[in-house]
Amino acid sequence: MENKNKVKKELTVDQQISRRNFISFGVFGVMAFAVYEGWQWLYHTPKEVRGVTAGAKEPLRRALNKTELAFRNFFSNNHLVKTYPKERAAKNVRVNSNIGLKGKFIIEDWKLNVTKANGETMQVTIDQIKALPKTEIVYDFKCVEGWDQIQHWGGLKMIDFMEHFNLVDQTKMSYVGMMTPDKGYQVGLDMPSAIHPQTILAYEMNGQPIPGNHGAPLRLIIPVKYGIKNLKRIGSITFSNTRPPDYWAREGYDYYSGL
Ligand SMILES: Nc1nc2c(c(=O)[nH]1)N[C@H]1C(S)=C(S)[C@@H](COP(=O)(O)O)O[C@H]1N2
Ligand SMILES: [Mo]
Repeated sequence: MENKNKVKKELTVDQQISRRNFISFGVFGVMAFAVYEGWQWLYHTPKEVRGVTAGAKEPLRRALNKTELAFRNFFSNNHLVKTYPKERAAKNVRVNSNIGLKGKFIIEDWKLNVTKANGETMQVTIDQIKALPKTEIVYDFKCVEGWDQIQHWGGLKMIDFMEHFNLVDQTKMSYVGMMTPDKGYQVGLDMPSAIHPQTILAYEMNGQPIPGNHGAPLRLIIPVKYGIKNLKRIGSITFSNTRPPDYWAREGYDYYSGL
């Protein structure tokens, strides 16, 4: 140590400057090399082919999966979305889009088609759903297009639905898929969000049956997700370990679309 300091002191001012330049240049070189190598690594890794990450390079996809992990931890903490008193709910509820709702639809003939992972199917009527305990929620509904509104919805909790219809073993699956009866709009949901205590199969809006343009007779209300996941007019529910089709994820939106 002593020796080294001595040597340094003996360098002239000019020598010290050129030495510093030399060091900076070396650091720059190492950094440039690291950037080039990093780019090569990114460039040569395979593409992920499925869902929202289509086209994303493998390391970037891994970053997405980290947010997914954070998301899961967040749910294990039993986090609840903020709720409001009923008086705060909008009277004129915004209508956004109607993909999958355009064709002819006879509400009286509607039944919910439920398919387990093993292929077993079951049909559930709206009266069976309405006969079970109702849960109401008033919260800030958020659309990715930039608007939000405090809304009041009522229906059957998804987890209560699963318990009542002997679907508890299906909660071990990774995903829930939902589609409109015409299959024109689909959402894929990670199981923790699907069975979150505030996720409901809604049949009421502001205490009245849901109007057609808001998804009668049954729609999904999933407060932990953006509007795009809140499928209107549910026709079918499926369970799987692979990602179910999702309309907006296919268009490049985040598959999780969590808040
Ligand atoms: N079937 C169906 N469900 C849908 C949509 C849709 O186009 N079709 N749009 C989604 C989007 S982007 C939002 S923001 C909400 C809007 O619900 P609202 O029309 O009741 O406001 O529904 C979601 N569910
Ligand atoms: Mo939306």
